Amino acid sequence: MTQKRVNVAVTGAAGQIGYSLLFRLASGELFGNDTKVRLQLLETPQGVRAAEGTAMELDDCAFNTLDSVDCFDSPESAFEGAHWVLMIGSMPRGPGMERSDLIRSNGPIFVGQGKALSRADRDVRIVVVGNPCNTNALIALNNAGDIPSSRFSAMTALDENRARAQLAKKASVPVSRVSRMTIWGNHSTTMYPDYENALISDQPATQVITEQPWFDETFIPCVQKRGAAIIEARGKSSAASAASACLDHVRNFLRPTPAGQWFSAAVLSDGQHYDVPKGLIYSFPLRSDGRGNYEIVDSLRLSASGQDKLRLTAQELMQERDVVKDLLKS
Ligand code: NAX
Repeated sequence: MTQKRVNVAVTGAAGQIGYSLLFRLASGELFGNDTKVRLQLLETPQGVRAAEGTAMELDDCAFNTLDSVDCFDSPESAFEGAHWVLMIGSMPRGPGMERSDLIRSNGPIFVGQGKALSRADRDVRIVVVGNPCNTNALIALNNAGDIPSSRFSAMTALDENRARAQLAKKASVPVSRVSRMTIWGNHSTTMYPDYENALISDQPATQVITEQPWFDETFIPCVQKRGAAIIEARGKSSAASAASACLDHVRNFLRPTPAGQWFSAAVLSDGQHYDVPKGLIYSFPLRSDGRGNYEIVDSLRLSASGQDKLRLTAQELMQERDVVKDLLKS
């Protein structure tokens, strides 16, 4: 019997990730067949009409689990009573734009949306996908009043999935046999996909794949640059895989993490783990208790080269934070 209800706000709903995500959110796949989903779609004023078209298609799917779908062009209305806010909308990088230009042009979106989170449910969880997602999450968090910082995360689940898929292919095993895959740091080309602590069929990945240079010369650059490779091949950025990872990300927080496992997501560093500076949204290995709390897995060992990579990606995040420092206080 359908009884529970979850309100999910999705920004950038008319974009490509939105189009791949919304039907799966509505279908019961994530929240279960006993939960009705209310979708609250946010778009720019120019994008609302397209979101309304998607809303019509959602109705036409006749999902038993879809409670309702509404479209808005103001975050205050879209976030009203939301239990989950999935921040996907942002402007794409234009021709000739540097990463710092992108950060500056998208930053203000997350100031306004951060403030509008005051309209959400008091137990709201916020997931930032729109790039640069770590720094956008930091901006939203800083502008969100008294919402606890532990409610905010940025998505590195796609990078984790990409890394698991590459290890599985190389080892010729199903992807389900690859576990303990950590993405450290920024969702950018400085991220560190940590093969040192990964397992393949419960064995260290480095014992299953014995060709050591492959990890540094092929695996790491492949994962770091996978987004660009997809744009090059498809002519558009990753969308269905990003939407799928967004579901994985939310699911990882919703359910208790199985014993001995962890997942990757970017959360606020308190300065107490792996020498990552306080105040960055940094991707760590996490465990969830399935009741809204998570902890950083603290016991991983890294080689000197791995530790250098953790520092490098932290430095990039500090530089990004510098670029938006005027947006970090409400
Ligand atoms: P699209 O350009 O297809 O869609 C973005 C949508 O956001 C557009 O419909 C636009 O009108 C809307 N939008 C822009 N500003 C808005 C605002 N202020 N309020 C509400 N909506 C707004 O991009 P798409 O391919 O869907 O990608 C969305 C974002 O995800 C991009 O920033 C992209 O870089 C990022 N990604 C993040 C990934 C991750 O792993 N964290 C991977 C995939 C993706 O690259």
